[in-house]
Amino acid sequence: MSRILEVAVAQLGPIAREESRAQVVERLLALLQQASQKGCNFVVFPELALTTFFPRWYFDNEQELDSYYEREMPSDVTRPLFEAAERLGVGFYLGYAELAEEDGQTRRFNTSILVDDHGLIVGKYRKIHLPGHTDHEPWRPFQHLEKRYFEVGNLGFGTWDFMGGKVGMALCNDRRWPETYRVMALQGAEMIVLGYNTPLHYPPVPQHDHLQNFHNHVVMQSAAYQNGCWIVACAKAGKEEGCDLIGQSCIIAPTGEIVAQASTLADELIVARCDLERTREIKENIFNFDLHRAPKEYAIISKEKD
Ligand code: ING
Repeated sequence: MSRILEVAVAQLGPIAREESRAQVVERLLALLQQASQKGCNFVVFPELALTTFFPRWYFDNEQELDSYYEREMPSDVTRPLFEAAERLGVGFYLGYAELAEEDGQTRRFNTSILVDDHGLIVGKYRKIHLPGHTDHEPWRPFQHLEKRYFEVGNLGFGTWDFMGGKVGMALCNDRRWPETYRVMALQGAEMIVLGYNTPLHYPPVPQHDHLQNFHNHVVMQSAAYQNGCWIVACAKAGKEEGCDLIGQSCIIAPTGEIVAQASTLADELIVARCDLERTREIKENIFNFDLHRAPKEYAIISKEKD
């Protein structure tokens, strides 16, 4: 018996600062259409997929900063994506900057959503591991101000019944932390999807620049195997406003094998036939959590520092 998700990763090349959302949505629609023509029913887009990666700049003008966030989802400019999903019968994951008014407060999150093949939002995640720094650090060739521009996500790591499987979401830096995947796998996740914007140059430790693609894959391949999950990862790639972002979007099987990988730094679609039943080879054997985990020994992992 198999439960197949025909998955596509819709990697994006650079999004220019002055590129309009309508222009970006055109690119997303083209990739969604291409995925549908290839027989795919689920498309994964990058983190912050509607604009350039704006945390690379320090803004002291709140109005300009706010222009990078979505106040509603869908909005008039993004609704064509949801309509295409319904028309084509294709679900998707989309990352974007969310500006929400909650309890009379303006909240800002690095957010992703799961939209089903009827164009309905079935799940929302707000990024928990925010990398970078809070204050302007002019010594850097570019900023990484996610800690300034977003709050830590307040929705936890969730999983959703989605198109016949149990799907979890993450965003970019989350993928480097093993806890991210284990929390979702303990909730039954069979597939974890995520988008990323990862600069090639990491100013605090430049001697690791040549390892960025290795680090990108090693964390996700290990996690796929250690949790018996499919991991689907989509880059925003290429030289974006002078900053080189890695590509190598990929689809990773529960065995840890990369079964599809992007080979450009542009808009590129990669696809794979993901049998969710294959997660059982791992979950029921080597990483059978009920049989083999020793949670009593792990308490320190979730202990808050004093
Ligand atoms: N980007 C990067 C990421 O975690 C980063 C930040 C880059 C951290 C390189 C460490 C090394 O992939 C986002 N958006 O989280």
